[in-house]
Amino acid sequence: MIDLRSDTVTKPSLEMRKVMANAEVGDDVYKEDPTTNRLQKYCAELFEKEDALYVPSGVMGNQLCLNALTQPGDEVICEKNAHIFQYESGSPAMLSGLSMNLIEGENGVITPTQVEQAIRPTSAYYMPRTRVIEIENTHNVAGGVVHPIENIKALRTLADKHNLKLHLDGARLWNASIASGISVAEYSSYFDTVSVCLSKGLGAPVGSVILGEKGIIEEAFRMRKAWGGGMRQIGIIAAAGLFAIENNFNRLEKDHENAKMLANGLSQIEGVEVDLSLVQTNILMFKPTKMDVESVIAKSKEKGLLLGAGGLGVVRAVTHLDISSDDINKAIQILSEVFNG
Ligand code: TLP
Repeated sequence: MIDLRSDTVTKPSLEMRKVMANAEVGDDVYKEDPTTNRLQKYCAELFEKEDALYVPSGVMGNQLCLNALTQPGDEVICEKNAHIFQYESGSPAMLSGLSMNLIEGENGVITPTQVEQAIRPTSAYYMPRTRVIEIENTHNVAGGVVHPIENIKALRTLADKHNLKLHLDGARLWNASIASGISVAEYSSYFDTVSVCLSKGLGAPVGSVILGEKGIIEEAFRMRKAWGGGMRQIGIIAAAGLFAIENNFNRLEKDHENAKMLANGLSQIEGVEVDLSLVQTNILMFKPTKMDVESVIAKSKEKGLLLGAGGLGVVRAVTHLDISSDDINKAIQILSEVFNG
């Protein structure tokens, strides 16, 4: 099976497993796990933020940050297909009492003009209080597109003007950084809080890291425990995270090449619409024009290729660590049979 459903399906390599087996451990609830402490310190330095916290998942990372930045009743401005709104089980409302003010973005990008129109006047005590602006980089539903740095800078200026906080869902910030050449530290410098995943393109089996000022991370540490995320001898998995950053960050370039190769192959197939300009990292969205998405997914599966649904009328393919260029050639072959046969 060639599995292009997500970059979350990667399996830990033998070398990663060895590092995990040999990891030094302690009780992290006492902050005594040396490997976790090392991962957190390493990330704080890499992202040039005051502090970092290892958390079980991307969802928990985002939600801890939102929680630490807000009070119940506050409002978060984000793009309408943001992961925090569409795919996190309604947790902003459930866990933090937040409502969302959604903006229709273009390829995942919301402009300062749109955001400024959505900010509630501070005098309007009867309205929700705008507190956070959130963006996603790369943007999943938009097809892994990189958020333009000039727009990020402009959003930071706007946030400062209105005394708002800025959160980055950087589940795939690693991919954005490799594609744009902009360091993860530079991206992070514009945000109050950042959440990054180790379990996607980097290939760790589990884990995310959140970053921000000491006070915010201290607050998130407390809430992580309250939400049942206090973990014990987690050096075993934190070691995989460290290994993933050190060994699998720079190779993401290969996944981006593979996604482009797949997109080029698909663009030659009749009955497929693909916008090559949007294939900037490891996610590829394509639209079948003569078949429905479910049939494309089912027929591909019969032939040994796993794909996902990327939203309304769109198929999603994600390249990753366990996919070679040979696999991509085979995937193109399978898809041409699916569409022509
Ligand atoms: N995304 C998953 C699915 O939930 C859609 C995937 O296969 O892409 N932020 C972004 C931008 C994400 O894409 C994801 C996972 C998360 C946060 C949440 O990470 P996890 O699943 O580790 O909680």
